[in-house]
Amino acid sequence: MCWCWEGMAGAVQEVMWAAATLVRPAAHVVVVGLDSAGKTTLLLRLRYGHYVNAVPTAGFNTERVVAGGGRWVVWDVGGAERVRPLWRSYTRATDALVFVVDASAGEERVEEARVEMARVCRESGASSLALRRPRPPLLVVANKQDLPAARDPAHLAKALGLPDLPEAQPWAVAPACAVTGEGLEEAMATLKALLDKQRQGHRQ
Ligand SMILES: Nc1nc2c(ncn2[C@@H]2O[C@H](COP(=O)(O)OP(=O)(O)O)[C@@H](O)[C@H]2O)c(=O)[nH]1
Ligand SMILES: [Mg+2]
Repeated sequence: MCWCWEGMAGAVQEVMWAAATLVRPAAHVVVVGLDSAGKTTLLLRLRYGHYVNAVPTAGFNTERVVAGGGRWVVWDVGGAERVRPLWRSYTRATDALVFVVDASAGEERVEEARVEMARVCRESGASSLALRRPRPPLLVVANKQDLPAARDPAHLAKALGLPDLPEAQPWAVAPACAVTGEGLEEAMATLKALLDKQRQGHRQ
């Protein structure tokens, strides 16, 4: 019974993907963030509609996903310190960035996330300038909202220095729980709104 339902949830995504192909192109989105933030759990939740116990990501995972009213090709890249320099090759020409943060983590880890997030924005900003592409909008997912120590999105935004990012960097922060899937549809809709706004601005 359980297996059937899981198979169906995956098949529903396939059908939604095929139907959506007719109306809009897919956006390329890269999910980064420190190890254990919940990136792979989030990706598999979006893809299969249920919790999958993720193993630590050695290289990357990629899935085609329909969420938040958009079609996405999502790349989930390992976040361990030694592989973070690889993020650059994934984020170079992406349409959008998702930075997942464990909102319940201690101050030191949040500070580490702040530094890495600023770096990823700086590098993707520089590449987009060189490639004459728009700067990829950034969605910060304040994950693990089910845990008592979780910071709310406004507090996390401040701790991560989001208001200090360059004016040219579009960003938003959204609360979520990747285990239950709560907030993920809304988070992806927020990212889609950032992308749509940017695309409209470019057309004017
Ligand atoms: N409580 C809670 N645990 C989560 C949540 N999202 C992920 N996790 C757990 O955090 C751990 C790391 O998740 P994983 O997706 O592998 O993180 P990644 O290294 O960023 O890909 C796993 O044990 C997940 O079950 C969440 O929203 N709430
Ligand atoms: Mg992972």
